[in-house]
Amino acid sequence: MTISRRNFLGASGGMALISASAVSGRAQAAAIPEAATMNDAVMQPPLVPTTGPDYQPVVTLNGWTLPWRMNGDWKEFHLVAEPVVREFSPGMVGHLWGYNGQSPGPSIEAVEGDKVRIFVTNRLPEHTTIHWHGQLLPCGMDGVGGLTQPHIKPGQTFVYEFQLQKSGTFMYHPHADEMVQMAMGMMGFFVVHPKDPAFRRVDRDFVFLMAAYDIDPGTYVPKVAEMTNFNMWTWNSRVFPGIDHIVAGKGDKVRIRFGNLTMTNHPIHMHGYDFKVSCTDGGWVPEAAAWPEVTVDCAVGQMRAFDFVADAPGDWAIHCHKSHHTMNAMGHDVGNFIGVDKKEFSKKVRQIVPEYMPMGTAGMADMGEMEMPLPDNTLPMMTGFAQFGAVEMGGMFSVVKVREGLASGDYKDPGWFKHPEGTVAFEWKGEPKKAERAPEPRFDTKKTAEVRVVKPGNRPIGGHDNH
Ligand SMILES: [Cu+2]
Repeated sequence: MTISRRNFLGASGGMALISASAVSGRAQAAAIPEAATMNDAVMQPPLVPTTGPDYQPVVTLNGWTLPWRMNGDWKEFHLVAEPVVREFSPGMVGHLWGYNGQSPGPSIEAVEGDKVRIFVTNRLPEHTTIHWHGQLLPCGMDGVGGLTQPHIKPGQTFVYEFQLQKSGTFMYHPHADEMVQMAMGMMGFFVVHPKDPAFRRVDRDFVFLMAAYDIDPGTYVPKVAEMTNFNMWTWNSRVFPGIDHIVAGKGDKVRIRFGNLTMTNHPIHMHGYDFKVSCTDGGWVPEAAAWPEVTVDCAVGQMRAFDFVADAPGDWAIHCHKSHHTMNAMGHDVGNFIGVDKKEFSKKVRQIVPEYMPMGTAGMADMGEMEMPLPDNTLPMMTGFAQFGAVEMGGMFSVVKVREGLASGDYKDPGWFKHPEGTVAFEWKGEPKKAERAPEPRFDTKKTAEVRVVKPGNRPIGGHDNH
């Protein structure tokens, strides 16, 4: 049965379904808990605990938390590995693999000391397993297909049982045909809250996983053999402008946690603040040792969390600092035409390609505003508008919106920041001063380039080649 979480997370709160399905009799205890399914990429309200220790639940950007039920003293979850359709941003979907209707899968939240029983049903066309990245558990629950357990074949359901040894920031992903299954989007967050509700507590706690995809414009399925040349750099399988904003009230203690399941590192940079790196997938950084940063690198297979007090209102950019990771599918193969006379050049190219459109002769910023015809199912390489114009970003980019007077638990987009008067960069309109300038670079177009061809074995003297 497919349940839209949106329906049961109504005004009455998310716990209605969970208590309704609470186990009473033996027959029910033996049954598999319901597997909730999510139909869209809309951020769901955090799942506030109604039993057990209190904690501040996380908010999954463009995602949700998996409901559970109590069965005796076991907390039971049900994950379903299956093909899904994920919207990357309005205008583009990917045919991915994920869990319970989405990629990434729903976040799992529990408390230090909890006994968790996680049912995993495989609806993929091939076998899978789940590895609980960072958790301390019995070896046979570690989820490495072939090594610690038999693979979960299509149609089978396996059960993982372990007690959560420590609080912190973890994730789950397959350890079976990993190259394919992670390139297809199979991953999810796993947050273990401290038993002591006051320990390292924050007011708002956001999570996202980084995944990279290679999806050609006009197609839907990621190319799973790609190693380096990805064109979709995503947070929770979303790209700017489709990534949720991170909304906080002035004065809130905020935590942002992320993990990296791409094939390269991501230096995550936040504007307007310095922050403290508070948690890794290995555990909490002692408060006295939490180090300050404005950019924290997250290597492949790592998780990082940082904390800050949202004391500076504004619309602050947060993004990966690799500039190619703030771009979408179109345009990664564009040559550098800066300085080229585009009229002459286009005239010549149009003799071969009549619809050729020159781009980027002054830079590439014009592409942020360009409305060019795109193939089906792809996104412009940089896009997204804010109050002052095109943001010229894609991929791993979002906005931390800090506002005065937000109610706790209010994650709605508050709109663009109203800057206090006199605090926005402005155009100088006085007398222009005669500035010394470097002379214009001149290119001698008549001189042909010199190309040197060296036969193998006749390498120029002084090279470092050992052949
Ligand atoms: Cu990056």
